[in-house]
Amino acid sequence: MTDRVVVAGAVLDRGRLLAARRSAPPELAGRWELPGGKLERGETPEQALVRELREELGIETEPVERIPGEWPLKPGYVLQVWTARLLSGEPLPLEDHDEVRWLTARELEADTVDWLDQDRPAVAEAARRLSGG
Ligand code: 9L3
Ligand code: MG
Repeated sequence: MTDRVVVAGAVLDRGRLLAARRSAPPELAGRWELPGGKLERGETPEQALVRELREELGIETEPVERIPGEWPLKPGYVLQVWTARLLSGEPLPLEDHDEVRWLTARELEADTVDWLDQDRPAVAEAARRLSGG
């Protein structure tokens, strides 16, 4: 059995990374993530990412490149992460989140928000890219 893919976006804009605070399910509520969700049948990861970011936050984005690696989630699911460019819109917590924030490289370094454990390696890599490393 191959694992189902959950795709998340490291959305970068003007030197900042987008973070979203989950409102559900209860065991994840209050933790911050790179927003995204499960692939639907027939979708590529890039298509799923664009759709999820539109549905959850009301923004239009363009996937740029995959952050190497794959991180296990609940049994049967793995997380893949793409960097993405913000094309238009102001992110709003429309679905599954209750707050969004744009974090600077400095804020990321200071560990300003409580990221989901599985997101931390990709957040660290996105932070390195933000600070030009
Ligand atoms: N998940 C973990 N990190 C992320 C995302 C977008 C999702 N950056 C986990 C949380 C859920 C599962 O993947 O257990 C499915 O995500 P969603 O469809 O509820 O967003
Ligand atoms: Mg989601």
